[in-house]
Amino acid sequence: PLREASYALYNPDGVARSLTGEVIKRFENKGYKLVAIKMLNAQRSVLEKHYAHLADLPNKNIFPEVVNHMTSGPVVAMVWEGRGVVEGGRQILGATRPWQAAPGTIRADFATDVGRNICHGSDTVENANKEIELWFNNQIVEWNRGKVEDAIYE
Ligand code: DAT
Ligand code: MG
Repeated sequence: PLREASYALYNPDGVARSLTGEVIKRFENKGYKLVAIKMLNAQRSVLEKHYAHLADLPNKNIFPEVVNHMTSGPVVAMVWEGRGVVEGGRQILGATRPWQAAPGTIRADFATDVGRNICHGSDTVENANKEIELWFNNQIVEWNRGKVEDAIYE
């Protein structure tokens, strides 16, 4: 559906490297609509929920390492809306491991290490909805781009 939403979390490594605008620009260029954004020092308890799936990995170090890294500096949390934005957002980000990411994706163009891969993007609509609740308490901004919608959607 047109109103599909995805959650993006821009990591401390990306913030430190002043790549915030670059990430936002790529989502904007695609035609996605920004409906929520904030910079914050993420709470450990929120990150532990957000990254709970990493606790099941065979390598038990990854989960605490990721949570530690994500508390090492501020993050930028965003919600983007648009047709197919969950899958399309993942395409803009590229593969989790930057060395496997296709050229032209954010992770291929700006990162080398999996633990410094710039930005998170929701992997399913179901997880996107959970993440929007977790990070924004479902407070997204309703706004209308007017005729721009007709230039993006047929
Ligand atoms: P993605 O961010 O592509 O959805 P994920 O949800 O499996 O990937 O993992 C979340 C983040 O955790 C990932 O972006 C980077 C970090 N991570 C995952 N696997 C890792 C590993 N083997 N070593 C270090 N960091 C890892
Ligand atoms: Mg993920």
